[in-house]
Amino acid sequence: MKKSALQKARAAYQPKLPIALQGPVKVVEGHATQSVADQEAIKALFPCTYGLPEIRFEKNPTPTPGKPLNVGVILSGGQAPGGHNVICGIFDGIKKINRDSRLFGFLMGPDGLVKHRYIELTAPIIDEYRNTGGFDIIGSGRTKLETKEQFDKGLEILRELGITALVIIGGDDSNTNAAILAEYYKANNTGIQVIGCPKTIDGDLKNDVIETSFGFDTATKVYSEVIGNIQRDCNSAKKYWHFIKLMGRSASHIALECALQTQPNICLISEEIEANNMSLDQVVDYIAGIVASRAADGNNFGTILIPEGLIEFIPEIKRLIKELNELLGKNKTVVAGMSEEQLTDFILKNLAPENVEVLHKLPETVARQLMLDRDPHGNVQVSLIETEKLLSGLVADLLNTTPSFKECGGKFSAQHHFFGYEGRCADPSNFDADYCYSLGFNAAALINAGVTGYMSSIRNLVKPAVQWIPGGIPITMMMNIERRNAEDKPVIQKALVRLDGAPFEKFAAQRDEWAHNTCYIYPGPIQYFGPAEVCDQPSMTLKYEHKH
Ligand code: FBP
Repeated sequence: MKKSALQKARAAYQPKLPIALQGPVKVVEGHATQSVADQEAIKALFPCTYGLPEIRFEKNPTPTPGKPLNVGVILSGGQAPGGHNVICGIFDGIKKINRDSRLFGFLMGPDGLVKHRYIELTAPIIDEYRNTGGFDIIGSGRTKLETKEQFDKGLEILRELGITALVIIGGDDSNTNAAILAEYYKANNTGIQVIGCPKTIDGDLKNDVIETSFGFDTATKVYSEVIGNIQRDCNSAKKYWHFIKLMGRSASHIALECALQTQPNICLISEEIEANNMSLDQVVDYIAGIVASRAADGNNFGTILIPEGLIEFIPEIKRLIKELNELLGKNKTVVAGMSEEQLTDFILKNLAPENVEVLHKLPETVARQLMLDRDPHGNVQVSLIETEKLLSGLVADLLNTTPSFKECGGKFSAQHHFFGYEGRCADPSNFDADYCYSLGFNAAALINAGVTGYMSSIRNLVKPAVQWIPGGIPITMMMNIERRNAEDKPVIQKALVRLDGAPFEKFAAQRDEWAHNTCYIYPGPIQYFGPAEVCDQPSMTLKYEHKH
């Protein structure tokens, strides 16, 4: 395979490990744990893996030789920079424990385990992927591991290959499934351990014990680079408002981090809009107010960051989507054969009047998307809605009917962007390269320690990598009961942006200044080689959250 000059240089990068993982380790057990909420219910569902202690690894002055470990690994869900380094870390970790250890990768996500599709990951394969972005070493997929049949099919291949531990690299849902699988394999005395690793660019898999998910750092740096470039462009020509939607599914962590890095004129935070019960009109008024006030100062340009999940957090639209999902869900067979007109008619006749009103306020294309574009489960495909265009269109309509805007020389011309896939497979930043390699190496130590149902945890991340603290957290500790698809389910609690958290407070304290003055920061591209203050900085979210 032909490689770029940077790829070649990057392949030689040696990720940094916490000092404790640089030699043999011993396990230090903490106190017994309990779930974040719904303790009795979670305990009843996880009788074998509930209440386990937190684990920390320390250097072991009197190590004993380790036995060979046969390990399987799965990449689950959306790509996130650093996944390959987790796998490299597992490989190096188990080989260090015993050179006869072997690693098998299941192909295209959890499906590979169920359908028995795998490859053995040998040293030449691993060496090709060190410090690279992407999940292409074994591929990824979104199949959920949740049924007994799937668990048993998995067990067959694990036994056939002599695998005694499985590492699932995924987000909150995949790690929830890892916990369920760990419980099942333990309850059935299969002798198979299951370990999770926290992955997702969205940054919503974090809590008191998991400081961040991997991939967030690199993805937000990539987006911030291009947002910075756009800001410099718009500050040069001074004629466009750039509406930039950012990936992140529901939570606004990505938008908030990019705002802290680039200081745009506006950044919407979905969690705040919901908390303030803002209507779509109020959101539009807020944006138009800033556009008009900048226009009055002669600045007919600006940047606005919009989180991907915004639309679902605007309470009136949330209510509309909920009713639409219920109405169409309950009448699946009735609506199945309907033409578009018949379906529109059916919806308008059956929706509550206040929801019909909301629907009528929306531009026709968006209203049609909400009513007609459904996923295979019959739900509205919110991520397909071009929120950036919806908002700029509504802002334009409002400004066109505001005489004072024209009178003061106001002009409004919008450009639209959506950044998401551009950042998910970038070569990991030094932070993510080190963090991921450590997560994988640490997963190997957890396997060697014989535990199951744990998430690999590396803490103290705002400090240099040598001072990071490796260990393991029982996954059940992060769980609560939530209503999903009309059923109560045990799930890992998703972390949304906290309005009383330091990153949001920092942003809120500065946003008025950023709105009216032009305070752009241009972060530039990720640097892989050079001084630590340029190359090794963690995200601002992490720094503010863990500033002691
Ligand atoms: P994960 O939660 O699986 O890490 O995926 C994150 C994400 O990138 C979201 O930000 C985005 O909404 C979604 O995946 C897109 O999914 P897909 O890759 O299936 O288009």
